[in-house]
Amino acid sequence: MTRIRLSILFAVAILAIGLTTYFVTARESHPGHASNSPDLDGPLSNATVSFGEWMTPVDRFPNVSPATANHHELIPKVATIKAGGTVNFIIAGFHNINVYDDGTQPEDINTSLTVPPTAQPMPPLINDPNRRIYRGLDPSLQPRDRVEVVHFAKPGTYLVICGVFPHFVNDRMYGFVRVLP
Ligand SMILES: [Cu+2]
Repeated sequence: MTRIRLSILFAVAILAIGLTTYFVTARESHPGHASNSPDLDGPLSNATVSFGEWMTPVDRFPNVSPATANHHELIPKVATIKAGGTVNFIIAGFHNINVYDDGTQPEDINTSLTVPPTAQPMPPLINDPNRRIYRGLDPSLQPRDRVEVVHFAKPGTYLVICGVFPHFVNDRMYGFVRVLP
């Protein structure tokens, strides 16, 4: 009886040590997850950008996402937040978010660099890595309505484009995130 009890105690102790090691290691191996921003509050702590919009009238029931009924624009065109804040990109339609570093202009994007979406047939996606700080999910693998939340640590003016080739090149689907100090 005592021997069984000792065995159980031993097993619990081993488990506790293992779990402690796991949590300590997990915390140490992921630096920077905490934002360390004490005053991230108020109206400029985040902004919402509609990244593509469904036209009206349209009937999407029960599960239809007609490409011909989708606006290709960012609303608002310029979103303003403060440093350390976030932008909630609400994506409606077939779109791919690409964020470029402070000062990049639409003319700076090399549209000859593209990558095919994973699921075909779909238009190519612009893939210019120069000064790109965020590239979103491959839309060919995603539902047509979703959200991507992007953090902006430093002040600046960040270009945000839709990587879907005809959306950027033909429809000029882009906007900016203005990040205040
Ligand atoms: Cu698009």
